[in-house]
Amino acid sequence: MEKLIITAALVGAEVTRDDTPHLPVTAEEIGDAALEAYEAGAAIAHIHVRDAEGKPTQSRERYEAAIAEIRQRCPIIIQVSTGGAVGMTADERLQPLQLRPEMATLTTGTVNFGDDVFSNPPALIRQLAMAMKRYDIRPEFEIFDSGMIPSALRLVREGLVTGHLHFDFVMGVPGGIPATAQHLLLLKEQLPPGATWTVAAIGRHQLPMAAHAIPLGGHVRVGLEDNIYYRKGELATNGRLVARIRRIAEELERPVATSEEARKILGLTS
Ligand code: KMH
Ligand code: ZN
Repeated sequence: MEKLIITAALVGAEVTRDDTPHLPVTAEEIGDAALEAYEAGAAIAHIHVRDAEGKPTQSRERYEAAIAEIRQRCPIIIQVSTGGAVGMTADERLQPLQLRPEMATLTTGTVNFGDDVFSNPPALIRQLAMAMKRYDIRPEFEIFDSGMIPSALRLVREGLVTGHLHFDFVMGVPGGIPATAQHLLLLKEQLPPGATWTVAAIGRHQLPMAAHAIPLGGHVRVGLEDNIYYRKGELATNGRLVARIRRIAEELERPVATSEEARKILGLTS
């Protein structure tokens, strides 16, 4: 079984500083959080950025600043969000791709998102995929429900996505696929040979779904974007969430991949 890639979803678009004081918000804080996650065992930093008031933005300048802070500190793989926050326009969502990060997220369908709708119509999905292809950015397909896998594979058939295929199963979003072992198997079995997958489960589901994924050969995403608690009633930090997954993986004889090793697994190195 290949080494375990841990992704740290450091900030997201929904959690606020009122929810947890540990949320990194400024570029410098995102840089510090990435280093903390890297030192704890994360190979990939999935990032969003915030404006001066702490609100979610897809501003190219804000991403540029956060990426610079991360790169000064460590060689972690940087994966930008093209999902942003619900309600953002295509032009807003496309912005961080201009910076040519190694990876970016690509959600291949629309999903209810609590009381909101995370809208991803086919034309927008193709537009994002084409931009990633143009800038040589590896997409990570964000799979919020099972129908998003065939939609992702359609992009492959159309030639809009080429090379290694990597999927992130986002489980337990209210409106999306439930976070259960049965649903995880259903998703995993739909993938083509050679594809890699990771699990990002929301809130209290984060730890048990990660524990299911590790012996099944999947990878794991944790972090404050998806879950702010270390355990019931105890707030987490990104670093502690990553460190716990590393310990569990090592107990299961599944060593953790460095960023360099993850680049090879994901086909990011030429
Ligand atoms: N904030 C969610 C609406 C992504 O990063 O691409 C979308 C999201 C997925 O977080
Ligand atoms: Zn995200």
